[in-house]
Amino acid sequence: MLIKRPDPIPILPSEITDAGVHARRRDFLRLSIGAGLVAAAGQPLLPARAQPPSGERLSIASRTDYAAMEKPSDLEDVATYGNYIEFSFDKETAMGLANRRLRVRPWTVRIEGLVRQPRTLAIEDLLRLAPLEERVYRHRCVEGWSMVIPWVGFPLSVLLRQAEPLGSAKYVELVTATQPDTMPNLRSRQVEWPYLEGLRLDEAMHPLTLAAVGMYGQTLPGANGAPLRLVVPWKYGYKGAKSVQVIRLVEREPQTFWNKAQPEEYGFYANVNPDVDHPRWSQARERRIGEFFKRKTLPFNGYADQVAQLYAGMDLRKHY
Ligand SMILES: Nc1nc2c(c(=O)[nH]1)N[C@H]1C(S)=C(S)[C@@H](COP(=O)(O)O)O[C@H]1N2
Ligand SMILES: [Mo]
Repeated sequence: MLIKRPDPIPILPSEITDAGVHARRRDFLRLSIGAGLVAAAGQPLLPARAQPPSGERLSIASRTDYAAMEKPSDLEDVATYGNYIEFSFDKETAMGLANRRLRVRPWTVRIEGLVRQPRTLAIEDLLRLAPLEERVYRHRCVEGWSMVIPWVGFPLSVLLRQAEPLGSAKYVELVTATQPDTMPNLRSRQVEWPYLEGLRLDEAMHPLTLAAVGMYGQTLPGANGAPLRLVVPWKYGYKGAKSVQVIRLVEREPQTFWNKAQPEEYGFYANVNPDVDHPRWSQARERRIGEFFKRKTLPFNGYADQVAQLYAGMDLRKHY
């Protein structure tokens, strides 16, 4: 997704040890499968191509499919292929590091700014705020790949209402975690940290906009933005800020990480739009991870019926 040449990322001795352990575990699992071994629960052992970290099982109150019954992507792919550039500019490296290193306890989320009642919520309380829903959404990165992901969470509006937004609040700014000791790229001065994102208040309050705390029935892996991340299924993936710590209600359109870095490439709105190409990537088609042939990209990622009216009268070529 970048830009200027990234700094080389030092490899720490602990990574080497970790990688060795993983490789041995992988070999062991391959052998087990070869021998037709079956785990105690009667489930065949899955090939451990990478290590999707196992989270805590979440109790889910309802399930809704928003991806036309498409099969969800493999958990392994979702937890090991993606962007988390605080860790690395390379996707697999970033996701591996985030899964192993991101510290997710203790964790608080602060809702502040133009609100009647600023709130600081511990993640444990946040998990109990509302019944957890599973929602299967399409997920489209501006780089041209896509996935289908069963997220677990609740509408972001539930969280925002906790703080009672004032009438003057027009936008929401999301500030994500900075952990200099776990995130090697925070030393890079080529981009400005923290990773920031933002939404217009009506987008943030839209029922499809999710505060996600899990996926595949479990708490989020570090790589996918534990312990709380934003999911806005009609927008490109970069709007989905990972590991959110502060939600700030503001009057003006907030600055966002990618927009600051390369405004001509990454707009504030970032609605999935096959008719408006990114300077480096056509947006007409996409490749579902795990599939070979490309498919057509749908306007608003297939959610036009639910969200197109949010942009009535706007020139979406200009507000890309
Ligand atoms: N904090 C943070 N959030 C982030 C990013 C990031 O680098 N840092 N990358 C974004 C981009 S470009 C994408 S495509 C999605 C990827 O989410 P996933 O790895 O869960 O698929 O996370 C978004 N959120
Ligand atoms: Mo992305």
